[in-house]
Amino acid sequence: TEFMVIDNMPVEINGERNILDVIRKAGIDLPTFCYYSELSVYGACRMCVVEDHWGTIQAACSTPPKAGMEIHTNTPRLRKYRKMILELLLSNHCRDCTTCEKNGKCKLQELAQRFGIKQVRFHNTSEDSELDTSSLCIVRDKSKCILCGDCVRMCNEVQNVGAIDFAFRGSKMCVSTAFDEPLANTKCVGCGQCSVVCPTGAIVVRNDTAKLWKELSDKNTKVIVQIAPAVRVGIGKELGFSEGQNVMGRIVAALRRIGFDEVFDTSTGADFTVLEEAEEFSKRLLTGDNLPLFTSCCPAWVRYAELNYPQLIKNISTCRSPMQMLASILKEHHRNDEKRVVVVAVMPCTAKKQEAARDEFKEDGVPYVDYVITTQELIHLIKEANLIFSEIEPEAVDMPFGTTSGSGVIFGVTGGVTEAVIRRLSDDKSSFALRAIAFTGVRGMQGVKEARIDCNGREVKIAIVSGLKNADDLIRSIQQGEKQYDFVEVMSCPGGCIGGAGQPVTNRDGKYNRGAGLYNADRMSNIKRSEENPIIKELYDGMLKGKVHKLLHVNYRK
Ligand code: HC0
Ligand code: SF4
Repeated sequence: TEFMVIDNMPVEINGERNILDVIRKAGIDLPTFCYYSELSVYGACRMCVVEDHWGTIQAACSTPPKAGMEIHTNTPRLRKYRKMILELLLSNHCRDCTTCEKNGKCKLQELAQRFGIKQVRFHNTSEDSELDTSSLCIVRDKSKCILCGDCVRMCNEVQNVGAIDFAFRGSKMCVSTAFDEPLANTKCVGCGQCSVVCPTGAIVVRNDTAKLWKELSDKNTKVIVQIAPAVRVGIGKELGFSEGQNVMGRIVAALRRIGFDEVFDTSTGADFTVLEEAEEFSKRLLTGDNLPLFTSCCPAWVRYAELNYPQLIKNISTCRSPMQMLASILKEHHRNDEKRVVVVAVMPCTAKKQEAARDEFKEDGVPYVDYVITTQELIHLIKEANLIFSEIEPEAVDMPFGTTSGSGVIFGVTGGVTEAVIRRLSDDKSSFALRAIAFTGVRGMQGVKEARIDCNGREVKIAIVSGLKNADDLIRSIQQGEKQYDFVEVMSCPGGCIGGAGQPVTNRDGKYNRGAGLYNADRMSNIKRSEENPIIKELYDGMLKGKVHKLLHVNYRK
């Protein structure tokens, strides 16, 4: 084993890319704005500077570890240097912290506090800039940008979109879209991952809660809400529970206290998706047409395909996403209500805001899903309602659409949709077979997974990808004939919906815990397979008769 010395302590080197990772392993939270282990090293912010035993100052993120190296992380020179960087950043930054969407979660704010910045010695040169509110998913404020480039690298390297990049040089340098067009006119797919890595309020998720409060206080409106699978394991950490803990019952209770009239689980919609998608897939396997079948539930992926691979639209499942299926069912059920009915969806996702606004998901101009709020916005609602979340007693969702299956719940983690569909397709309905499916390769946090199963006497080849760069690489290898698949699950966010940009920000371990929380919910659920959910049969025999296509499918018009 090789060692280096950090602040007079020996620390083992174990394949780390740079000394920053070694230092963090030693329990020292060296500050950075621009370092993320999943992105390339940019080395721009200089906050992670360290001193070696000759007194040379270097950035820890871009220095590879060497055996015997002696590093100091907290000398008077380094402290002075860090304060100087922070003051320079603050001197060129809008400082309306109390009214900033990022208040309390801003890295610049946190580090200014950590390093005791009480005054900024430089003249404030920040200029107001117009907000870019053109996207339905995120809002950009250039005056809060610190040029760390995290968003640019995320959009390019992980999502392969490249909607934003650095423009100009020197003091005019900024992050911009091509020709400074509004974001809505670019190839942005609304995944929101740029906002996940943005350390300040320069890119934030659009907040739609104000409109919702209005609806909630309107006596003539019935407000119905559905909760996505990933929300239940993503919300707890900020409200007094551990990361990944399933707090669905408390969310349901909180939503009722806030004033929602009926509360449902998007997993119920997911059960319908499983049935429809499994049937569609079986048909395509028979005819051989439009294979591989790509899943359709991730709206950022659908948008990505429309913009970059229009020829693949016919391969994408015609199934509406679970959110849309459940919303269509709910609106149909309440068709003749006296009151106006609005459907709200609580999602881990920013792109769902855009999906809800698509013309394909409107009837006579009225959307099936009227409002989408993210997990983070739900946290705002709960706090604004002055609820003490940890003291709320859990409650169950409403009937008659209140039954779900474990299959519908695991949708929220990468591989979950596939596993649920395999459960449906598998001829062997024993509990042994059900458990064995978990070991076919569908589970795990890797960005690319493969599985093979037998279905109707033939081998079915499956790929599961999360992160759009991974999806793009896979599509290219299919097009070049290097790979061949029958079924491809795509989720835009690394790890699937649990890592959605609408969730509180977490790290790799956090995503793992959230995934484990969903698998645990499946284990605890007494209905495992979607087709065993009683509401499914009831609705196919009832409301959905002759309306399956109208209510559960979609033809993307592009
Ligand atoms: Fe997902 Fe979904 S699983 S996309 O990640 O399919 O957003 O959680 O709600 O619609 O169910 C998000 C999560 C959903 C949908 C479901 C799917
Ligand atoms: Fe890029 Fe996604 Fe941000 Fe759009 S939302 S700019 S696609 S990272």
